[in-house]
Amino acid sequence: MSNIGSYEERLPGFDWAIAKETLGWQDGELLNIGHMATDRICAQGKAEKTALIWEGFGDAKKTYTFDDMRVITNGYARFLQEVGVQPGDRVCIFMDKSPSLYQSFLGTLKMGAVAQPLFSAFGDDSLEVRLASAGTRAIVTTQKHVKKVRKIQERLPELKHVIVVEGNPAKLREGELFFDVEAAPRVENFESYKTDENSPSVLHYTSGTTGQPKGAQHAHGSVWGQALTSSWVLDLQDDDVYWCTADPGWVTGTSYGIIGPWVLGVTQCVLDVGFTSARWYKFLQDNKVTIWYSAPTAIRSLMRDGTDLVKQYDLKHLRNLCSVGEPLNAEAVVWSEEAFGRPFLDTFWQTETGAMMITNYPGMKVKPGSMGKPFPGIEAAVLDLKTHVPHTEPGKVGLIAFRPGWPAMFRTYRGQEDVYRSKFFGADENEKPEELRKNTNLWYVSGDRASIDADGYYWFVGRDDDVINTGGHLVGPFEIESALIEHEAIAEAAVVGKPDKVNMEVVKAFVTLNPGFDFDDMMELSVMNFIRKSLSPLAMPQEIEVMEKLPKTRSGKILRRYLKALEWGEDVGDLSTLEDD
Ligand code: 6R9
Repeated sequence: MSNIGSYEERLPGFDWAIAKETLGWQDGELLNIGHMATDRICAQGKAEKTALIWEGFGDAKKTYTFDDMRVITNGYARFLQEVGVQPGDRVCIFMDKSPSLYQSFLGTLKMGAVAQPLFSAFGDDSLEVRLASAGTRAIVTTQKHVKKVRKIQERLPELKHVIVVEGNPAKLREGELFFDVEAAPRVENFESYKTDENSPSVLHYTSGTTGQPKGAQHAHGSVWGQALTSSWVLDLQDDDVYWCTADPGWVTGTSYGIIGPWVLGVTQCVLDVGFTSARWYKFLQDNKVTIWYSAPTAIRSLMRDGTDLVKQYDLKHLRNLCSVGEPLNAEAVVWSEEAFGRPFLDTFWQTETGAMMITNYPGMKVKPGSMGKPFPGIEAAVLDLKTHVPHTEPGKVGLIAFRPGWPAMFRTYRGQEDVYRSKFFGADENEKPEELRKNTNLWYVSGDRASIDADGYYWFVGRDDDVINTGGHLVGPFEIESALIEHEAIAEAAVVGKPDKVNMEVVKAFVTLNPGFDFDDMMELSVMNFIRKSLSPLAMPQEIEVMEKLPKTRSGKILRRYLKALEWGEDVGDLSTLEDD
C-alpha cells in the first residue's frame, strides 16, 4: 500500500498539519532542518541505520549511519561557530557531490546560518555574481575548487572565511582555513540553533529572463511540504533505499536529495561520477535502490542506450520512479514501463515553490505526457494569458499559477522585494513579502504555460519567458549575453534556446563582431571555452551564429523571441516593432 493511499480521498479537508503527523511531530520540538535530519532520527532509535551510501570514482565507497551524520554535522556546526559565522549569515557550499557537501550543508543549518549551495561546475563569474548578491560570509569548498574562489575573493569584501574541507592543507594560501571533520575531535553534543518556521534556511540562485540570477530564500518551515511530498509522491517508506540523481547545487538536490528523505529517516545513495547508462544501472543494482528520482534528460539518455542494456542488470528492487525538471515526453514514460516495469511519475515544481506542486501519484492513473494533478492543499489554476482569470474550460492554454501560502514557498528574492512582488498577480505595491505570502486573493505565477484536461490533469506547454532549460537546468540568457560581450571579439549578443533531442534545449548565441575580428573555427572555440570557464558547461553555447546586425525593437531591445522563433521554425509573429533599416 502506498503512503498516499487514494489521491481523491486525501483532498477533502486537507490540512498541512498532516505533515507533522507523518513525522510524529510534537508541538514544542525544535524546528531546525539540520537537527531534524540527524539528531531527531537518532532519537527515534535509528542511530545505527544507514543514512548515506556514497560512491565515487573507481571503487570509492563510503557509508554513514544517522549517528555518524549527527556527529559530523555537529563538527561542522561547531567549527563554523568558532570561526565566527553568525546565525543568518550565508555560508556557500561549493564542491562536488562528496559526503562533505551533505554534511556541511546540514551543519550550516544546525548552527542557524543559511546554506547557499552552488553547482561545483560554476566558473568564477557565475560564482562571483551569486556570492556578491548573497553577501556570503563563508564558503566551504575543496582544494579542487578553491582556485575559482581565489580569483574573485578580492572583489568580495563580505566573504570573510574560505574553508577547505578536502585536499592537501599544505597547498592552502594564507588566510584559508583547513578543516578535516573526521580528524577533528568528535563533537558528541551540539545544541542546534533555535530556528522556527520563518527562519531562513536555504538560498538557491535561479535564472530569470532579465538581470542576473535571483536568490530564492527559503525558510525552515519548508520542511512540512518537503516531508509530505516525499512521503506521498516519492512514497518513501522506512526500509527504502532512495536515489535522487540531482546535484544539491539545484533545488531538487536539496529539497529531495537532502531534506525530505532524511527528515523521514530514509537511507539515501549518492553517485558522484559522470553519467553513463551502465554505471547508473550498476549503482541501482548494487545498492538495491527502491525509489529513484531523476530527470527527463537522463531518462532519454538511458533510452538511447536501449532496453537490452537494462535487462543485463537486476533492478527488481525498484518500486517507484519519479522525474522532474523539464517536460517528460510520453515516449519516455512508455519506455520506462517497458524497461523497468513501471512508469516514471512526472512532477512539476520550481526553485521558488520549494516542493512539488503538480504531480502524478502512486496508484493514480498516469496519462503519459501529463504532469498530473495539484498536490492536496495546493490551489492551482491556469490563468488566461491576457485577463489573468482562471480558465474554466478544459484544454485552454494559460499561465500556471498557485494561491500563495504553501509551507515550502520561497520567502523572497534576496534583496529584490520588487521582483518577488512582480511574481504575484494582483499585488499591491506596498505589500511586504510576508504579506504577499499569506494573501490568498493573489496568484503566484510560475512563468510556465499549461492546459488542464477534462479530468483535471495538467499538460505542460512551455515557458512563458526566455529562460533556457537545458537538460533540466535553467540558464538565463542575460547572464550569458553579459559574459559573451566580455570577449574581445564580440560586440553584441543574443542568446536563445535551440531544440535538442536529448537535452530539450541547448544554448545558441547570435553575435555581432567588433571591427577587425574574423569568426573562424578557432574563434568559435575560443568563445565557447570562454563561457564554459567563466560561467559553466551548461551555459556554453553549442552554436554561435554571426550576424551583421541583431534584430531589435525601436527602443533598442534585442528581440530574442524573434530569434527563438526562427530556431524553432515557428511563426515569427508581428515584426512591426522591429527596428527600421
Ligand atoms: C525543480 C526544478 C523550474 C522550471 C519550471 C519549468 C521546468 C520543472 C517540470 C518542468 C515541465 C516538469 N520544469 N519541472 N517543465 N515539466 N515536470 O526543476 O526547479 O530549476 O527552478 O526549474 O523547470 O519551466 O518553471 P527549477
